[in-house]
Amino acid sequence: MTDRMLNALNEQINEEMFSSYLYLSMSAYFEDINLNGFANWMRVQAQEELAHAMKFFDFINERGGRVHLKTIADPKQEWASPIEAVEETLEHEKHISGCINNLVNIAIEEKDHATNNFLQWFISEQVEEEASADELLQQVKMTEGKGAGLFMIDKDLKGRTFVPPTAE
Ligand code: OFO
Repeated sequence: MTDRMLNALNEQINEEMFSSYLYLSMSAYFEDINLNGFANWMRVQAQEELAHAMKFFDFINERGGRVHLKTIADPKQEWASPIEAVEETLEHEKHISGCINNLVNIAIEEKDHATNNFLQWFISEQVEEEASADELLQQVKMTEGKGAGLFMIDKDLKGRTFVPPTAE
């Protein structure tokens, strides 16, 4: 693997770790405002992001590269409303999709077919990640972020469980 590819993959570990931190922080926010289903959804999201980071970690090792872990930035702690937090989730996933697309561009430029092949899983995953965040956003917007509708969504979100990527 070229140094350029290796550095970019190491950066992505940090992006995924930060994503996990961000969603865990959102989980704490939702716990605080007693929306336990939303808190559960975000907690599962955080676990998924950690699993994404580990996929990059394992791939770098498998290819004989050296993993370099970097400082994880402070995540935001407060949101003005459930709608705002879910909006930020969707925006963040769009940002991650951009990162993955950029990694694919680098893999193509470096003629690194193995990395390009590895990244295709993330291309599909990002389509799902954006779709599920968007679906949740539309649902929350329908309730205007309050009332019985919001509590019904919250009840529904309690059922989300973490499925490790390898078992999918
Ligand atoms: Fe949310 O997909 Fe990784 O970051």
